Amino acid sequence: DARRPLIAGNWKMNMDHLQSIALVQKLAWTLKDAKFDGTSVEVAVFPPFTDLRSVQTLIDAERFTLAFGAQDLSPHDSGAYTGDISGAFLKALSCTYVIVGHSERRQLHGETDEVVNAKVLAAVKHGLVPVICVGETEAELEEHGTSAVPVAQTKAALAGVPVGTPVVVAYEPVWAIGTGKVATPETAQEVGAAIRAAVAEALSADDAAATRILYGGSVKSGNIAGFLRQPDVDGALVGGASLDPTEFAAIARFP
Ligand code: G2H
Repeated sequence: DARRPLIAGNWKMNMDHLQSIALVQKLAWTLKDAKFDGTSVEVAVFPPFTDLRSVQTLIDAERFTLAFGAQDLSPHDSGAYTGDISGAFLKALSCTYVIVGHSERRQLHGETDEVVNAKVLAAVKHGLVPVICVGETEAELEEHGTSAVPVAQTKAALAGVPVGTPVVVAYEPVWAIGTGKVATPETAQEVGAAIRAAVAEALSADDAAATRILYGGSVKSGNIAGFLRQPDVDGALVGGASLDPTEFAAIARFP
């Protein structure tokens, strides 16, 4: 099932919580105890760059059915880009996914739609599945309405991406990130359907049918069910609540 739900944990740069290795260990054992095997739902974690290697080693050694990826990548392949990490490095560490264009990157690092598009193309070139984040600020919501900004960002991000390329799009209304304000499942569905139509336009109808569209922004075990019931919401990108392995496993509905 191309649209098997994806529950993705974006750990961001949270140093005040468990170390990544302990976090992934506890998550993996919690899921294993609940007989999680990855068939009904896929679970992925996004540690900081510096912990990707240890997370990879642990997942391999224990044969955990967990996917993982990075929170960002360079648009460049190689060269004099001090501090940057290319998709080739991430692929060498067996990352499946990479988050691109998170609103914190757009806002705090000035990432434009052009930069996001370059990063998406770099991810695809290196065989990574980009988790493309789109979403409007409160001011944009008031000015343009519900779907306009996420749709425009989706089309811009997918420019030049070949038909048949697997991508994930995460709708994260900026006003709902880490604020405790949550979009309603109905809003997530409305925007999810609009994003799917944008994927059909940018890639193809088959790609749109196969693309997983996530909701993100203050997702918790107590509100996930309403989102997953929507036909155009295929999972969640979870920030704060992914730092508690028991809570995160519960969002994936294990147990
Ligand atoms: C949005 C989300 C995960 P949170 O940034 O990307 O974070 O669940 O803490 O709102």
